[in-house]
Amino acid sequence: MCQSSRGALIVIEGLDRAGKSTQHARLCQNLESQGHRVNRMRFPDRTTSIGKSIDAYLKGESEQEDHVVHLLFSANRWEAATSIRAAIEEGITVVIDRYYYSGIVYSAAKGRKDLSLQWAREPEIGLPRPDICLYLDISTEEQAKRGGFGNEKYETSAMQERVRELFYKLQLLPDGQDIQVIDAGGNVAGVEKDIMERVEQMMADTRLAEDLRNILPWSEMDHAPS
Ligand code: FDM
Ligand code: MG
Repeated sequence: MCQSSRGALIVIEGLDRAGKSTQHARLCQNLESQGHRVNRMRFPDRTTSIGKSIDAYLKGESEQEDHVVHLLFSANRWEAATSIRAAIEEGITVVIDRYYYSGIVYSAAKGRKDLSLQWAREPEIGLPRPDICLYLDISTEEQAKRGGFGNEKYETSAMQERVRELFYKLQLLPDGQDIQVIDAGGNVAGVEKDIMERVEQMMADTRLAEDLRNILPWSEMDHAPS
Protein backbone atom coordinates (compact mmCIF):
# COMPACT_ATOMS: atom_id res chain seq x y z
CA MET A 1 0.00 0.00 0.00
CA CYS A 2 2.85 2.38 0.67
CA GLN A 3 3.69 4.04 -2.64
CA SER A 4 7.14 5.31 -1.78
CA SER A 5 10.18 4.47 0.24
CA ARG A 6 9.91 7.18 2.86
CA GLY A 7 7.73 6.80 5.91
CA ALA A 8 4.79 9.08 6.63
CA LEU A 9 4.47 11.62 9.41
CA ILE A 10 1.06 11.24 11.04
CA VAL A 11 -0.24 13.34 13.92
CA ILE A 12 -3.25 12.73 16.15
CA GLU A 13 -4.64 15.83 17.84
CA GLY A 14 -7.65 16.76 19.85
CA LEU A 15 -9.02 17.90 23.16
CA ASP A 16 -8.44 15.98 26.35
CA ARG A 17 -10.81 12.98 26.53
CA ALA A 18 -11.21 12.76 22.76
CA GLY A 19 -9.64 9.30 22.76
CA LYS A 20 -6.24 10.25 21.34
CA SER A 21 -4.22 7.65 23.26
CA THR A 22 -6.54 4.78 22.33
CA GLN A 23 -6.67 5.75 18.67
CA HIS A 24 -2.94 6.39 18.58
CA ALA A 25 -2.30 2.84 19.84
CA ARG A 26 -4.80 1.30 17.42
CA LEU A 27 -3.50 3.20 14.42
CA CYS A 28 0.05 2.08 15.18
CA GLN A 29 -1.07 -1.55 15.52
CA ASN A 30 -3.10 -1.39 12.31
CA LEU A 31 -0.21 0.08 10.35
CA GLU A 32 2.15 -2.56 11.73
CA SER A 33 -0.23 -5.34 10.81
CA GLN A 34 -0.19 -3.99 7.25
CA GLY A 35 3.58 -4.37 7.24
CA HIS A 36 4.64 -0.78 7.97
CA ARG A 37 7.47 -0.07 10.33
CA VAL A 38 6.16 2.38 12.92
CA ASN A 39 7.69 4.69 15.52
CA ARG A 40 5.32 5.82 18.25
CA MET A 41 5.92 9.25 19.73
CA ARG A 42 4.09 11.72 21.88
CA PHE A 43 4.53 15.33 22.89
CA PRO A 44 5.29 16.53 25.38
CA ASP A 45 7.99 13.87 25.66
CA ARG A 46 8.36 14.01 29.43
CA THR A 47 11.45 11.80 29.52
CA THR A 48 14.01 14.41 28.39
CA SER A 49 15.36 17.13 30.67
CA ILE A 50 13.23 19.74 28.90
CA GLY A 51 10.31 17.32 29.15
CA LYS A 52 10.86 17.00 32.88
CA SER A 53 10.56 20.79 33.29
CA ILE A 54 7.33 20.69 31.30
CA ASP A 55 6.04 17.82 33.42
CA ALA A 56 6.75 19.71 36.65
CA TYR A 57 4.97 22.78 35.24
CA LEU A 58 1.90 20.79 34.16
CA LYS A 59 1.71 19.12 37.56
CA GLY A 60 1.90 22.48 39.33
CA GLU A 61 5.23 21.67 40.94
CA SER A 62 7.00 24.61 39.31
CA GLU A 63 6.08 28.02 37.90
CA GLN A 64 7.07 29.14 34.41
CA GLU A 65 6.42 32.38 32.58
CA ASP A 66 3.90 31.64 29.75
CA HIS A 67 6.30 32.40 26.89
CA VAL A 68 9.01 30.36 28.56
CA VAL A 69 6.89 27.25 28.89
CA HIS A 70 5.69 27.75 25.34
CA LEU A 71 9.27 27.71 24.11
CA LEU A 72 10.02 24.64 26.23
CA PHE A 73 7.19 22.75 24.52
CA SER A 74 8.60 23.82 21.16
CA ALA A 75 12.18 22.94 22.15
CA ASN A 76 10.87 19.53 23.20
CA ARG A 77 9.81 19.00 19.57
CA TRP A 78 13.05 20.43 18.17
CA GLU A 79 15.10 18.00 20.24
CA ALA A 80 13.24 15.16 18.47
CA ALA A 81 13.28 16.69 14.98
CA THR A 82 16.45 15.02 13.75
CA SER A 83 15.32 11.57 14.83
CA ILE A 84 11.87 12.10 13.26
CA ARG A 85 13.48 12.99 9.93
CA ALA A 86 15.93 10.10 10.14
CA ALA A 87 13.17 7.58 10.81
CA ILE A 88 11.07 8.85 7.95
CA GLU A 89 13.98 8.79 5.52
CA GLU A 90 14.61 5.22 6.56
CA GLY A 91 11.06 4.28 5.61
CA ILE A 92 9.60 4.27 9.09
CA THR A 93 6.21 5.85 9.64
CA VAL A 94 6.14 8.14 12.67
CA VAL A 95 2.82 8.46 14.49
CA ILE A 96 2.67 11.24 17.06
CA ASP A 97 0.16 11.90 19.82
CA ARG A 98 -0.03 15.76 19.90
CA TYR A 99 2.33 18.04 17.98
CA TYR A 100 2.65 21.71 17.15
CA TYR A 101 -1.12 22.17 16.78
CA SER A 102 -1.50 21.59 20.54
CA GLY A 103 1.61 23.69 21.00
CA ILE A 104 -0.02 26.66 19.32
CA VAL A 105 -3.55 26.46 20.64
CA TYR A 106 -2.90 25.66 24.29
CA SER A 107 -0.51 28.58 24.70
CA ALA A 108 -2.69 31.00 22.72
CA ALA A 109 -5.71 29.84 24.77
CA LYS A 110 -4.22 31.64 27.75
CA GLY A 111 -5.65 34.73 26.11
CA ARG A 112 -2.62 37.01 26.37
CA LYS A 113 -2.34 39.77 23.79
CA ASP A 114 1.37 39.10 23.56
CA LEU A 115 0.87 35.38 22.97
CA SER A 116 -1.23 35.18 19.80
CA LEU A 117 -1.65 32.14 17.54
CA GLN A 118 0.82 33.73 15.17
CA TRP A 119 3.42 34.38 17.86
CA ALA A 120 2.96 30.88 19.19
CA ARG A 121 3.53 29.37 15.74
CA GLU A 122 6.85 31.09 15.00
CA PRO A 123 9.17 28.71 16.90
CA GLU A 124 7.60 25.75 15.08
CA ILE A 125 8.65 26.98 11.63
CA GLY A 126 11.17 24.55 10.16
CA LEU A 127 10.02 21.48 12.07
CA PRO A 128 8.97 18.42 10.04
CA ARG A 129 5.51 19.07 8.63
CA PRO A 130 2.98 16.26 9.07
CA ASP A 131 1.57 14.53 5.99
CA ILE A 132 -1.71 14.47 7.85
CA CYS A 133 -3.09 15.71 11.15
CA LEU A 134 -6.15 13.83 12.36
CA TYR A 135 -8.08 16.10 14.69
CA LEU A 136 -10.34 14.09 17.00
CA ASP A 137 -13.37 16.25 17.54
CA ILE A 138 -15.81 15.81 20.41
CA SER A 139 -18.55 18.08 21.67
CA THR A 140 -18.42 19.79 25.05
CA GLU A 141 -21.30 17.53 26.15
CA GLU A 142 -19.53 14.35 25.08
CA GLN A 143 -16.34 15.57 26.73
CA ALA A 144 -18.23 16.13 29.99
CA LYS A 145 -19.91 12.69 29.73
CA ARG A 146 -16.54 11.01 29.47
CA GLY A 147 -15.76 11.98 33.02
CA GLY A 148 -13.82 14.56 34.92
CA PHE A 149 -10.52 16.03 33.93
CA GLY A 150 -7.33 15.26 35.78
CA ASN A 151 -5.36 17.66 37.94
CA GLU A 152 -2.93 19.01 35.39
CA LYS A 153 -2.53 22.67 34.57
CA TYR A 154 -4.82 22.95 31.52
CA GLU A 155 -7.48 20.49 32.62
CA THR A 156 -10.24 22.98 33.43
CA SER A 157 -13.43 23.46 31.47
CA ALA A 158 -12.69 27.17 30.84
CA MET A 159 -9.31 26.33 29.30
CA GLN A 160 -10.76 23.43 27.29
CA GLU A 161 -13.44 25.73 25.88
CA ARG A 162 -10.84 28.23 24.63
CA VAL A 163 -8.66 25.44 23.28
CA ARG A 164 -11.64 24.05 21.36
CA GLU A 165 -12.34 27.46 19.79
CA LEU A 166 -8.72 27.89 18.76
CA PHE A 167 -8.52 24.41 17.24
CA TYR A 168 -11.44 25.49 15.03
CA LYS A 169 -9.77 28.77 14.22
CA LEU A 170 -6.57 26.97 13.25
CA GLN A 171 -8.53 24.87 10.75
CA LEU A 172 -9.46 28.07 8.89
CA LEU A 173 -5.86 29.24 8.70
CA PRO A 174 -3.33 27.77 6.23
CA ASP A 175 -2.52 24.95 8.68
CA GLY A 176 -6.08 23.76 8.09
CA GLN A 177 -5.00 22.18 4.81
CA ASP A 178 -3.09 19.55 6.82
CA ILE A 179 -5.94 18.89 9.26
CA GLN A 180 -8.71 16.34 8.83
CA VAL A 181 -11.53 16.46 11.33
CA ILE A 182 -12.58 13.09 12.72
CA ASP A 183 -15.88 12.80 14.56
CA ALA A 184 -14.60 11.14 17.71
CA GLY A 185 -17.99 11.09 19.44
CA GLY A 186 -18.84 7.64 18.08
CA ASN A 187 -17.68 4.20 19.19
CA VAL A 188 -14.00 3.32 19.25
CA ALA A 189 -14.15 0.88 16.32
CA GLY A 190 -15.95 3.37 14.10
CA VAL A 191 -13.45 6.13 14.82
CA GLU A 192 -10.61 3.68 14.23
CA LYS A 193 -12.04 2.77 10.81
CA ASP A 194 -12.48 6.42 9.85
CA ILE A 195 -8.88 7.17 10.80
CA MET A 196 -7.53 4.15 8.87
CA GLU A 197 -9.41 5.14 5.73
CA ARG A 198 -7.99 8.63 5.79
CA VAL A 199 -4.47 7.42 6.47
CA GLU A 200 -4.66 4.91 3.62
CA GLN A 201 -5.91 7.65 1.31
CA MET A 202 -3.05 9.92 2.36
CA MET A 203 -0.48 7.17 1.85
CA ALA A 204 -1.77 6.49 -1.64
CA ASP A 205 -1.31 10.19 -2.35
CA THR A 206 1.66 11.11 -4.47
CA ARG A 207 2.85 13.59 -1.84
CA LEU A 208 4.56 10.71 -0.10
CA ALA A 209 6.83 10.31 -3.08
CA GLU A 210 8.31 13.71 -2.25
CA ASP A 211 10.62 14.53 0.60
CA LEU A 212 9.12 15.34 3.96
CA ARG A 213 8.19 19.00 4.06
CA ASN A 214 8.91 21.62 6.70
CA ILE A 215 6.46 23.77 8.60
CA LEU A 216 6.33 27.05 6.70
CA PRO A 217 5.31 30.56 7.66
CA TRP A 218 1.63 31.14 6.82
CA SER A 219 2.69 33.61 4.14
CA GLU A 220 4.34 30.77 2.19
CA MET A 221 1.41 28.36 2.41
CA ASP A 222 -1.66 28.03 0.22
CA HIS A 223 -4.68 29.35 2.03
CA ALA A 224 -7.06 26.46 1.70
CA PRO A 225 -9.65 26.51 4.48
CA SER A 226 -10.93 23.00 5.13
N1 FDM B 1 0.43 20.89 25.47
C1 FDM B 1 0.94 19.90 24.71
C2 FDM B 1 0.86 22.20 25.31
O1 FDM B 1 0.41 23.11 26.02
N2 FDM B 1 1.79 22.49 24.36
C3 FDM B 1 2.32 21.53 23.56
O2 FDM B 1 3.17 21.82 22.69
C4 FDM B 1 1.87 20.18 23.73
C5 FDM B 1 2.45 19.09 22.88
O3 FDM B 1 0.18 19.77 27.49
F1 FDM B 1 -2.85 19.93 28.20
C6 FDM B 1 -0.50 20.57 26.55
C7 FDM B 1 -1.70 19.79 26.18
C8 FDM B 1 -2.05 19.08 27.46
C9 FDM B 1 -0.75 18.94 28.20
O4 FDM B 1 -0.45 16.77 27.24
C10 FDM B 1 -0.20 17.56 28.36
P1 FDM B 1 -0.82 15.22 27.46
O5 FDM B 1 -1.11 14.72 26.06
O6 FDM B 1 -2.03 15.21 28.34
O7 FDM B 1 0.37 14.58 28.10
MG1 MG C 1 -3.56 15.17 29.56
